[in-house]
Amino acid sequence: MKKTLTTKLFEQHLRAGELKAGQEIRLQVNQTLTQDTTGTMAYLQFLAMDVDRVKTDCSVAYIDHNMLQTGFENADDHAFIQSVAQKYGIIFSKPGAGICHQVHLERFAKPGTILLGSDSHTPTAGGLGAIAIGMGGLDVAVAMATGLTTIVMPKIYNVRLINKPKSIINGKDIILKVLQNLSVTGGVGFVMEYTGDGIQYLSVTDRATICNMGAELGATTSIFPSDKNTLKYLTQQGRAEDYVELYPDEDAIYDNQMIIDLSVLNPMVAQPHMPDNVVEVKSIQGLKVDQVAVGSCTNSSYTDMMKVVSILEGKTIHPDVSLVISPGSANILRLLSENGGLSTLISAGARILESSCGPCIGMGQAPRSNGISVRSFNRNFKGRSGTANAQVYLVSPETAAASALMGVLTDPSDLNLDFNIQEPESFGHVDGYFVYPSEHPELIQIALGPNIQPFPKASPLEDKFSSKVALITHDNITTDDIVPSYAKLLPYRSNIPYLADYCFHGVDLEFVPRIKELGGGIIIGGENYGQGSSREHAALIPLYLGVKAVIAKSYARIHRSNLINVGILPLILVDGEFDLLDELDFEQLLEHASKNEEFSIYNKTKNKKIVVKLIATPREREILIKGGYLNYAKSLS
Ligand code: MIC
Ligand code: SF4
Repeated sequence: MKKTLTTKLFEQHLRAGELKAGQEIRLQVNQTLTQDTTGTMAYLQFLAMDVDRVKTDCSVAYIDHNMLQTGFENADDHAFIQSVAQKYGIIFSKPGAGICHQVHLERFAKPGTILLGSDSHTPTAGGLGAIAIGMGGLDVAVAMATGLTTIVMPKIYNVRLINKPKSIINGKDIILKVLQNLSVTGGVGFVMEYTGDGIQYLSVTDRATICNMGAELGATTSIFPSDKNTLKYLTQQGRAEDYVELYPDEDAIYDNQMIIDLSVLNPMVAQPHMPDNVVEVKSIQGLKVDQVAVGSCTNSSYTDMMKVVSILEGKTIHPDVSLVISPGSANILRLLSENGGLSTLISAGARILESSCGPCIGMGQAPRSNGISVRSFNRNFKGRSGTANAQVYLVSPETAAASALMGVLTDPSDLNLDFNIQEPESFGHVDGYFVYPSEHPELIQIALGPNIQPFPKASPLEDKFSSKVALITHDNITTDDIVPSYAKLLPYRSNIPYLADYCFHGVDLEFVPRIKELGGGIIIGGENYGQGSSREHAALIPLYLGVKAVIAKSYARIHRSNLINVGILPLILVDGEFDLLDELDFEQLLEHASKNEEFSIYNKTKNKKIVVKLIATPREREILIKGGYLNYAKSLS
């Protein structure tokens, strides 16, 4: 049978199971990455697994999110991660080296390998033909400890890109088009595999931008073939030896297909407050802009930065706009400083930030009240910027730079630009930010600062319990809604009790006092519950607050796994109604949790049945019954 690229790579890495969509498969993992806000928890869990050294070919611990050090907390977490890295065989990428996905693409990602990362945008590496999957910290810890992972075999969605795009089109416009077509749930259960004659016009970094925002489709991952453009990129990065040619078979059979004609594509924009609220820039241009931000793991490559430089060359930005720029890696910043690009940006009036996530995760640069912020980022969820009433628009760096110049949202095609970006033959390296594993691991002490608190432990599933509805939410609840993340809160990612007080803060301020008073409760969600980030805090904090089950219409992939890993039942609502504080009786759960059948719970307050089901693999059912992954793993040993 003709094979897709995804199938070929899964076959090479398959250690158990069958490659049939919906079935559980065990895969060999070659590489892992963590970042600091999910890393502390991942490494605490890794330590609990008691192994001597990681079992992967290459594991890297990045520090890129928690970069403001307004107190000891972030610095303590960095020191903890560095000590674990040096002791257990992990490369430590210091603060300043750059954003995990960009640095990983430049230095470590390899075509044909499997990479797992404790960050939802790990699929960025699909741009050079790797299978790169975002997961919760615990799943990444397991992969580091065993060199293996277990996933549900996804279906494969073919996005065929045809014809040549106009030179103003960025990978960002292409993925925004896909999001417009498919919505934030359209990729759930799929790997997005890109093919077509149009891909020859896309550089690895444009492809990486597209794969990066596959996370916003809810996809398991996204992947491009590895071809001459991949070889060019790896050669520029001084790693030509990592190149392997990878293609799907011609006429490979896919589960679904979409065709996008790149030649008719125009610059696109995602309007507040969802990445799929996409229209052409032209249709809303003229909107007055307060802030423009260029950077993030989506659009911070050398070429993206140089396009901004070329648009701003010899000009100054609009007086009412604050332009902030974060190059994706220290190496890109170095190249810009050497080729004069940095000087152009400064002369134009840009604020140059560290190479880090920065404003993308609300680490500074929160917009003014009711401000309009135009960003080259990937998420525009309400409140994520740090300003609850700000309006965030997601665009390409080209549209961002044009808008900074004009002071209003501007279609860059109107500026008649003629880009002539000369990429260096060799990008060179900055090595000063990497710390390699110690040759004397026995001498390394794990640095545990006071900010690092133990994580809550789950207990085995009870056969019977009653609990009240503590919150009723809507469709597309994000992990940013569940555990807000901005400069004031991010330093507490290793302190669940502290962070718990902010759970659902932007959705319902009364939730935390209510659930604390109730001593626990049930959360009711809509479609796509838990979309967005991989943060397992969005499961650990509800566990800490006494949530035993979530009942929703559907779940985002990573969050659903995180709930299972901490022993919270992710139930699917089939039929039933609830009001806040209704009392729900759960009975015969041990039996129900072990079968793939609908079952009833009883709404005591309304004297009515509610029909739910648990869609899970046999292994996931075991995990839930044993009370989360760590208890399950103990039961096997
Ligand atoms: C994000 O973009 O939301 C983050 C911050 O990178 C998260 C990880 C986290 O919450 O720490 C992600 O995308 O997984
Ligand atoms: Fe960092 Fe933003 Fe990328 Fe998340 S989406 S990894 S916060 S740059």
